Amino acid sequence: MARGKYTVNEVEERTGVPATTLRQWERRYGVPKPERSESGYRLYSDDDVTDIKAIKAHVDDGVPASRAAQIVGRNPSDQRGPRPLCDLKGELVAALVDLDDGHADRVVAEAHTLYPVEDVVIDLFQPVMVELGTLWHDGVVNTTTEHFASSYINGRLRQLMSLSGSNRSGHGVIVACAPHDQHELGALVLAVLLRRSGYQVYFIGANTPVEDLADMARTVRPVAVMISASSIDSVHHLMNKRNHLQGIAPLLVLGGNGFNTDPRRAELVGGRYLAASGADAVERFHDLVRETIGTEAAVRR
Ligand code: B12
Repeated sequence: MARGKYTVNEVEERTGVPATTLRQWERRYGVPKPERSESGYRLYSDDDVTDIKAIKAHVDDGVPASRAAQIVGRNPSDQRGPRPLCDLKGELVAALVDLDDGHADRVVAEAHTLYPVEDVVIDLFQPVMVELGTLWHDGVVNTTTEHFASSYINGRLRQLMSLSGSNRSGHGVIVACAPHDQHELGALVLAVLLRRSGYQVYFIGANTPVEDLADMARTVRPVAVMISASSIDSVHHLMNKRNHLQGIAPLLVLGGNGFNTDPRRAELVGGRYLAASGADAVERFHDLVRETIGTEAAVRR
């Protein structure tokens, strides 16, 4: 019988431990061990909540989280478990820097065997891209290596989009990047998470002119237009075109690094900011859609 009954937000409220930390503990130490709902969301049991409170009490007393998790007794360090995603991340970065896509495929296959899709996307693909992008920004790897890696991760994410299937009866959401913004992967991660939650996602991708986006929204009538801006420049491009964004859809949601660094910018553009991480943003988005549309129909949770 399923024991999981609390969502991550409810557990955050009950224990005072932020959702991001809960996911980190699970990933790194194997505690807590939430079940997954049909659509992949974490559901925590009463035992999980007790464990989390116990770990928190130790951490508040100055015990490192890794040690606290051991004390709670579920993750003896001398026991060999599946390789954590942070280990797989290092190996995937190395494979991509070596331009060895066969090796990369094997690492990704291992990750998919061991972990749910959401974890692979958020805790493997996302940090791998940040690391490779940073190596490029710092001049450590050249543009061909960065393009090879971006294109590899892009392909994997698009594959997950197709495998998740299109839900023609789900609420429509357009996901695009701000004008002149080539940082496509954050938007693509968001699109995968939304599609796996049952939305009808139209992924447009990099460098999207706002006027064209408004035209498209008039045709497909989505519940939301979601725009990713990875830099301040991208936020400014949106600000300059904000009159085209007014009333574009019942919800205009803005995110990405350009807003994460100062969420108040979203209001200046006329949209809503939800969260810095795609996973948290999608969780909040469900509530927003429900408040706006007043029904849960067609949003699988
Ligand atoms: C990879 C990368 C690149 C790659 C992009 C590859 C690609 N095809 O996407 C390349 C090498 C091409 C690149 C180019 C440039 N980059 Co760059 N890049 C990065 C890097 C390292 C990682 C971005 C990434 O892919 N993250 C992984 C994704 C999955 O995460 P994410 O984008 O944060 O998205 C998540 C959340 O933010 C959220 N989210 C994202 N969008 C949205 C939207 C909505 C609606 C919601 C709800 C949520 C949401 O959900 C996502 C999933 O969790 C960042 C630094 C960083 N640490 O973020 C710099 C960074 C974004 N780049 C930067 C810059 C300056 C550039 C260049 C201008 C550099 C140059 N001199 O040419 C060019 C710009 C090109 C252009 N016109 O856009 C700056 C921006 C600075 C600023 N604040 O203005 C950053 C922050 C680096 C830095 N610290 O200086 N870059």
